[in-house]
Amino acid sequence: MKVDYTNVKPYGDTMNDGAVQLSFTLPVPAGEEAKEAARQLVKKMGLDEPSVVYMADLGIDFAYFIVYGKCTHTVDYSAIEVPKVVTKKMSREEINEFVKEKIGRKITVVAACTGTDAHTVGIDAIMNMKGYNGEFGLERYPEFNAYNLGSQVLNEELIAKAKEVNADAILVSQIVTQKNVHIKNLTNLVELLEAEGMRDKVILICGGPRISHELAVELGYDAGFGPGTLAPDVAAFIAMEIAKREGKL
Ligand code: B12
Repeated sequence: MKVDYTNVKPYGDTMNDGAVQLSFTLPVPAGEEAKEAARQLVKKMGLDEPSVVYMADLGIDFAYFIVYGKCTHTVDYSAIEVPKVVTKKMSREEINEFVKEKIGRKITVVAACTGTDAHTVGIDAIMNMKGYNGEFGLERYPEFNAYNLGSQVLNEELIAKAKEVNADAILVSQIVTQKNVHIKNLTNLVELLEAEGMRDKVILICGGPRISHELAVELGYDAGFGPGTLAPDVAAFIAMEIAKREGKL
């Protein structure tokens, strides 16, 4: 069946039935009145035919619900454009082969979680030998020299290390976004790199749960990676970008 991408709505059993499942808790005792409250609430959310299919008594006058309903709205999927990192999908082996063949030298990457941010799990997922979610990190890529400086690294320290090892790419992780601290920190790094005359000489990448490619580009980065990123996504981007910049594609 051909889907009308200009009018897309949720799918349950049949095309365009609009079926949606919600789950939430209400601060009321479980019972018939609670179920009716849940139904009314879902109706007010704009869903037709609300039906409470599950209720659990959470104790101390709280009740949990699973409610089905029918969404009446649609979106124009065909008009959606999301800025994103566009690169070829490659496996770890393919990336290393590509670097050997096309670039002809090892790629050096320096990474850190910067500023006051102490969340290392994200950058470790990309860099560490043991990797994340079934994918080894860049430390396990034979064609990459990977330096992970850890957490709470000053932008100045990161730049000094990048200079020392003549880095091709700098990877920055920012997890804490309270008071837009990530924006200030990421912007400061770009300014420092520009002042050092280094900005155009490195591939600058940031990542974190609230980083989008769009935001990264806006802040002066070459790419931004969000939740679910795996090492080969980043490695492929870096390798392709170097090949492009060096006219080797
Ligand atoms: C573990 C954790 C901690 C640990 C960190 C331990 C460590 N060594 O990392 C500890 C206990 C130390 C901690 C402390 C704090 N935390 Co904390 N923490 C978390 C928690 C539970 C998980 C984060 C995590 O490990 N995610 C798993 C990784 C794999 O996911 P990820 O970081 O998104 O990384 C992926 C992508 O984003 C991307 N990525 C990330 N970085 C990069 C970089 C590059 C270059 C690339 C390409 C990709 C990339 O790739 C990764 C893999 O796919 C989150 C809540 C949550 N459930 O997310 C809160 C959370 C991040 N913490 C939070 C807070 C507020 C704090 C504290 C301020 C709490 C406090 N009041 O003290 C302190 C701050 C400490 C500091 N100075 O930074 C808030 C941040 C809110 C905000 N928006 O700013 C969160 C969201 C919790 C919350 N809901 O309030 N925390």
